Amino acid sequence: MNTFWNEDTMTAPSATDTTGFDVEKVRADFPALHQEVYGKPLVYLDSAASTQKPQIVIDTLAEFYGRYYSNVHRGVHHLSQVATELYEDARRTVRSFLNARHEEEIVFVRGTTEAINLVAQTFGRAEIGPGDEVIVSEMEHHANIVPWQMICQEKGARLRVIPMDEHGDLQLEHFEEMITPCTKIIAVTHVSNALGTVNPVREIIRIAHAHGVPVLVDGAQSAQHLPIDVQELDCDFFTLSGHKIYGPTGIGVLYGRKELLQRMPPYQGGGDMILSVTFEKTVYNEIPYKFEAGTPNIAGAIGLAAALKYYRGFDIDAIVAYEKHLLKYATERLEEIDALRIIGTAREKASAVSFTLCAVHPHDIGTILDQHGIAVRAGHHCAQPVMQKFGIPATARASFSFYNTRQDVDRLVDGINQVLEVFT
Ligand code: C6P
Repeated sequence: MNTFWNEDTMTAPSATDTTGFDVEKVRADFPALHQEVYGKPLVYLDSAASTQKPQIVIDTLAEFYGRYYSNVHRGVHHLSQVATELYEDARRTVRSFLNARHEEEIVFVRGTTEAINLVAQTFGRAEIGPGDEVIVSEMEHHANIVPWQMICQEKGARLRVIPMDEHGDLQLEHFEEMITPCTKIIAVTHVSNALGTVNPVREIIRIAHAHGVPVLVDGAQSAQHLPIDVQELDCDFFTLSGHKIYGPTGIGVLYGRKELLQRMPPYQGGGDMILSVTFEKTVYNEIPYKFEAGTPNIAGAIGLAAALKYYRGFDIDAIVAYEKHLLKYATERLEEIDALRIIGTAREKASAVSFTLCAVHPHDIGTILDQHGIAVRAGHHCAQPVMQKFGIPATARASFSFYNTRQDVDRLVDGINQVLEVFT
């Protein structure tokens, strides 16, 4: 039936070891990388904002819309059954990717933002009361601050913050003392989007669980750079955004421990999340459908599964090693530039380097680099408390994927030197 589900037709693994990593083979799978911007070959260093898409994902979406499209869980007709099977197969692919114990633990959402809002609005609304506490860290993305702030304000609860040091490492010496009988949940990012810090989430979870407190891990920046095993991590919730892991926009995943998801009230009301409705009473559906009201992003889920299968087709350890090598090379080359200050020098980092340049606003850095065909992100990266901590309004951020090369780094360094020429 659908050729794109046949793993044999997927791109063959091309990564073997750090030095032998066949990045050109990877690049060949990503059509958007092979274009010019302002007459210069594109150097795409904004994968933390969103990754480019491999051809298999583009083809899968086209094939689904062109041949198998229909609504799910509704029709007895053939196409609806095919679409339902593909959608549920996508859930199985995500389960296996995250190594969750059960399929029902995988809830499709729009992305990490919606996943965290779902937990705050359901788990939070049910479990958090006046005087209770929620712990986040100082390096969170707004998506892992604001939903908690909202529920804390509503409930008269308190948001507490694990501090970080001047390198961008969490200061965990006093973390355990922060946990009290009032602590209802701890929500931390696995990898910081603004600094690149990799947090010791396994250790945070171990300590939290010793006090009976559940932990949500924001995996928006980790699932595409580190091997993820939710059972091994022992987290209670894990979130990811499809568009950051080579999949489509508008689709993401909330993993939740079965017992917790079962206990939580629904998020939105509507079709598909019910077993029966009368004007007097609604009986809610089982998990995960209880949390998937309305027609879901069917194509998005199927495209995400194609992306995960594509990514899983590689040796993940080889990707991790290659990306580490690239980050190290980028860090070393950027350190050669006297006027440049790297923001975020944590012990363990993944995928991103944030920096400022003496007397040049990050937006100017981004604009001039763009004129040289180099795409970076400039701004506060939706992490304003991080900027406040470092006493800066914004940074320029170069973020890497396994399709980037050392030549991309060299072009970045040349581009930054040209920025400096303009301003000196
Ligand atoms: N960070 C960046 O350029 P959404 O937008 O829902 O897919 O993901 C939100 C989000 C949550 N947590 C972290 C750690 C993130 O990095 C992001 C998205 C993008 O850094 C866009 S602001």
